[in-house]
Amino acid sequence: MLLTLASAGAYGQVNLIARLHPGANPALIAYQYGIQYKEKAPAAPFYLFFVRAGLDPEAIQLQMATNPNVAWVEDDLKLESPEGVSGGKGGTVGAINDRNNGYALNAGVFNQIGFYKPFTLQWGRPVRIALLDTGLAPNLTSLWSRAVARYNAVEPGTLPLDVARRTDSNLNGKYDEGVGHGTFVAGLIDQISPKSLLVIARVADSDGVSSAWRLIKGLSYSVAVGAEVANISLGSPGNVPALSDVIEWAQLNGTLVIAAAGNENRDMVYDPAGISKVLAVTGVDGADRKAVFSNFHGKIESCAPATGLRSYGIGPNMVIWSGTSFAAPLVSGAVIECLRHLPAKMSVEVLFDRVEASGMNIDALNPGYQGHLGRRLWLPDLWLKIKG
Ligand SMILES: [Ca+2]
Ligand SMILES: [Ca+2]
Repeated sequence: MLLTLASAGAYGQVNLIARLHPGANPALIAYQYGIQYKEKAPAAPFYLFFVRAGLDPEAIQLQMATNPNVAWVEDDLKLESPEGVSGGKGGTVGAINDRNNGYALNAGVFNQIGFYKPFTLQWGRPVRIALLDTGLAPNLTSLWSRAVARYNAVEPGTLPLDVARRTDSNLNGKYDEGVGHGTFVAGLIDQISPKSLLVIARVADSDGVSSAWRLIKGLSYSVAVGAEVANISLGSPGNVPALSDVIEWAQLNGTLVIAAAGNENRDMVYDPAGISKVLAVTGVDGADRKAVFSNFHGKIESCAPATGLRSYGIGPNMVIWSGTSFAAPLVSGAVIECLRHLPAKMSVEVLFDRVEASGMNIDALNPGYQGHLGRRLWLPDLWLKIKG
């Protein structure tokens, strides 16, 4: 897969992201450096600035970093959903989009992770999980009825609909290759945690293309509306420095971020999954061996099935799709389902450690990858660890 790490080069602009200290005036700061203040993330101290052509963004960045009102300033970088680029969708399954069809078709996967449906039927708190992805298909009315908060960082002011837009924003000759990604992720959450409330944040377009700024806006919104878990099945193979402080801020404000490690079968982790405070998830097959496409690395905390998963499509029928992106929502869904059964919210720092400590050690089945896959999701143990 090919990813551009130039400063948001795909948009023909140079964007800078900054965290400003309380009381700072972004318009005044922009004026001082001859740049333009564009917008602020929802209810968060992060700001986007636009450096017009002809100015040297690196020089401006260095000057801004010395401003006492600026905590940090970094480039806006591009991120993508890995399946859109390197994968490609599998076939449609001859079953309509329905949770019970999901249980039947994913029986092997759910057995593998120790999921049992009666757990999801018990009483619980109204927990919120944020899905930062391509949005949700308009026809999934039962999921929309649980979508208590909706945000669109791609087409601001409109519903976060996961529909084809006839675009090729990453100029790879394929149109809308990311469409359905967010819907598929939402469908997995619907199966594993059918009563949790959804925060649908569209941060990637229908080609699966996102950016650090879109992600920051989506995550800030998710924190503001009280999401306890945020699932990010997107990434960049390079470092995205703007995200690390944002993730820390999200954690301090009550949101655990869980992200996919990437699909390149390499000893590396995509950002944001590579950021230490993000719970990084990679993929295994039905026999608990590393999925052929999934990345591996010592920074990975958890793994879950990533091959041949069934979930909802943007049409009437379920689809089958493989990818590390889809292992992450199994972990996210399992975590939010366990949190639903707790009487109150818990510290994200404590939660992170408990999730990381849970699950099965599958190193013996994975020679050559010891300590590089994290522990494999096992719901009964996750519940024991989370309830403490
Ligand atoms: Ca494309
Ligand atoms: Ca981590």
